[in-house]
Amino acid sequence: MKQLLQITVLLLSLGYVGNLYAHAVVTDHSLKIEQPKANQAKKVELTFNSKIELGLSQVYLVSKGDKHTLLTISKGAKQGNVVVDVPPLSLGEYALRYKIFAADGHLTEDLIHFSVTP
Ligand SMILES: [Cu+2]
Repeated sequence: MKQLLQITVLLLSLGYVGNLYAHAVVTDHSLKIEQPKANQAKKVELTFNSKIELGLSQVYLVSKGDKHTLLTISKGAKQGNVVVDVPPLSLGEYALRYKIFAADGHLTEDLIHFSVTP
């Protein structure tokens, strides 16, 4: 019985037991409200439905030609909030590609498209 428990704990920690816990899913982000203005740095807040392992998470800026730039991220005010430092950008279409580790050990990768407006 003890051994079974140990195996269960091991599987849980490796993330093999899916859907017992929710993955980190973006439930909201500040780009919905306001797109960045040209040549102005902006802090974009992403809200996830679960606790985030910030040190294992990455957010990239994707610009024309599929160019990826790693951005600085920090903890937001609330649990599950991630603040992304978006540098000054010229007019055009961009995306944020995020790879977020939830506290349950699951990795979520997705893309948020946005445009830089005048
Ligand atoms: Cu999960």
